[in-house]
Amino acid sequence: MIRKHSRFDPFTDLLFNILLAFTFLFFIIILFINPITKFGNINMKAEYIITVDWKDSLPDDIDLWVKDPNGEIVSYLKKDAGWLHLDRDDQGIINDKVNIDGKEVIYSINREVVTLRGIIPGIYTVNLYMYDNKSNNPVEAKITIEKVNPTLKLVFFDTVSLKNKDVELTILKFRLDSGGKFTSILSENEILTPYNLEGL
Ligand SMILES: [Ca+2]
Ligand SMILES: [Ca+2]
Repeated sequence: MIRKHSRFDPFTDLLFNILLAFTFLFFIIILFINPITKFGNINMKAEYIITVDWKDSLPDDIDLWVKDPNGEIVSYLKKDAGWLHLDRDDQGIINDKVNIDGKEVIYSINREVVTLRGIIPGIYTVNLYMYDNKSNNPVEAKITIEKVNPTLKLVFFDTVSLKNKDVELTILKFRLDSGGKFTSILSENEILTPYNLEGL
């Protein structure tokens, strides 16, 4: 009696080998992906809040720019960069209207906030840029940096005067170690914006 399919089928054999190859590749990929999901030496428990405030009701538009140790820059142009997040672009009085339960309310606050949602050890740069100076007067800006965990703690405070439109100042550089410890570093001015500042 002749048995059907008693010999090996080259097509089935090929499929089996392809399946084996894919299984092997899958395990290799899992091996490479795994260390990334552990976030290396990033401490997810530590967080910082960087805030700039200027006088409420002023029409002037100040922008907060922050660069992380990997060169990622957060600003109104990119509100999420690495572990940095900007809440909103406060443009002075232009965007101070908020809608609460269908009612328009003027929320006359001038503030931009960047949060560090995880710690990448290294040096961070904090800049302020005067995007618009509708008041035509120098604007005092207050910068605070607070450490959130384990309890809220102020680690930096300064007041600077932004004298005219398109001025960009490095307020500070600071270092975070792998445990999230903050050290302020005095530094030279560093431009973070992509604007062409020639002739200013
Ligand atoms: Ca702004
Ligand atoms: Ca505002």
